[in-house]
Amino acid sequence: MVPATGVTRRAMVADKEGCRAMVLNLVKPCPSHRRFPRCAPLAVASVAMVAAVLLELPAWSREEISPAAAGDLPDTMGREVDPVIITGSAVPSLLGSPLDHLGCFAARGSSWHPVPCQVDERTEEGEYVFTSGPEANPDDGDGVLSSQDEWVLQVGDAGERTAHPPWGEGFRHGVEIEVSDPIDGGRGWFYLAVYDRPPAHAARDYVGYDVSRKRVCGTTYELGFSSQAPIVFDTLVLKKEAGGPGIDLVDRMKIRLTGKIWDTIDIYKTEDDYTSDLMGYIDGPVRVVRRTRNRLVLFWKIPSPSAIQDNFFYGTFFEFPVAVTLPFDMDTFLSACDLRISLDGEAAAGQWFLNSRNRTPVPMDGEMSSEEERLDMAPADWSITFGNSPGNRGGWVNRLSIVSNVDLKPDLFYVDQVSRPDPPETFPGQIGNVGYQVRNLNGLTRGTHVLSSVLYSFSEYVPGIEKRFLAIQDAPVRIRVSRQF
Ligand SMILES: [Ca+2]
Ligand SMILES: [Ca+2]
Ligand SMILES: [Ca+2]
Ligand SMILES: [Ca+2]
Repeated sequence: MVPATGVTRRAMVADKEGCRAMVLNLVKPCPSHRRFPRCAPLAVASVAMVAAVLLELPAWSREEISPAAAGDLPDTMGREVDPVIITGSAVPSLLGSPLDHLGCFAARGSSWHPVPCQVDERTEEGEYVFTSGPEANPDDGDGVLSSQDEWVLQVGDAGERTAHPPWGEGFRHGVEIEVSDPIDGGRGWFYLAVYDRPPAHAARDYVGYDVSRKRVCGTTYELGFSSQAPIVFDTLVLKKEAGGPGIDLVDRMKIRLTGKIWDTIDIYKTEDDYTSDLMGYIDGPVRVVRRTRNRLVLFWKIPSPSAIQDNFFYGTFFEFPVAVTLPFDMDTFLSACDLRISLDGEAAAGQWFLNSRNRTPVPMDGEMSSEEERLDMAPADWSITFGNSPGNRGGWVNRLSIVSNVDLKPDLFYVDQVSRPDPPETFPGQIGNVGYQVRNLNGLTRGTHVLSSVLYSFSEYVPGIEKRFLAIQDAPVRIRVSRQF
């Protein structure tokens, strides 16, 4: 494999948490024509966005390019971490190919190199084929590229366009994929091909899942699921090399449901009342897909119907859905029902908060200031938490998406008061306990309602940084097949 020109390779050693060592390209040059420096981890997409990307795929295109036009145009793709998802049906000449004979490449200067990619098989019903885990279903896959399978790459790995791709030995068929940014017109190209033998693969792996330790390890973060309340996570580290303090800053994620049964009996359900069982997972170089079966013990010891969730973890961001499945309309038994989903901090660690309605950052220091008391709690489009001290400048952009047949509009939940316990929790008191509050759930109908929170990491907060992340969902990267070989 020919290393990418100008790319500094860097071995990431296992951290104190034992995060699996990976070899990553963390440091890359930041040419002045890039709108967003490649060295800064950028945000990416939710499932909704991915669906939008897929819809961007046009019918098969046979556009021919002249050698002059193809002459190694500069890579002007400003985006970095958006997933590029290509379904098998978009590349018909490669259908039926054994998965281990598929290769993904990019060109940069005189370099031609494999890039991280994975093919996640799906059944004809659209369910993922999980290759690992207690309820893995590898036999539901056929081992070849099918029209419903998903070929996944990361947009920042796209390279330049080249008139004559040096496919190499054993090449049979290939396609050129053009990705473009609808905002600034930037473009980049991938080359996908099938060979008569397994081709070279990129060594990089952006994200891994350690089942025994219940940990997901991305390029910029490490996330650990709670042993006591397995539906939530209680460890979230923004790594030092990604602008974070490199220590766990969270107490735990909290799910709190309050209400009354038949207007008389108070109920209070928490994340501890959920069961969550790992069913299967896929751990590729670009993403981890994790499937769980979740139940909320709603009344006495009777569990609600199970809600099966697929979580997606990429190198620098992840999506965390919480599903409430009701066996009946909520107002049959329940009244005055409120649901809160929040993330409580562990220690005053120099984190600040702002959102689309409250643009002036406030410190999450365990004390409610008058500014914090006056926060506008109305539904916001996005929120940010970030570090504001040397060696701790990174943070997260958070956005919520809701899948429900009811129009849910969550308010801001914000309590920064270490003197106010909020059990169950590991660290008594609330330090920047921030999230969403859905009041009066009584209109919820029978079925499953999903509140999905996406967290995108960044390495240094600057005002307006959210724009690049919002664009991932609001102006998704366009993907098309631009040539075939
Ligand atoms: Ca298949
Ligand atoms: Ca992996
Ligand atoms: Ca405060
Ligand atoms: Ca706490």
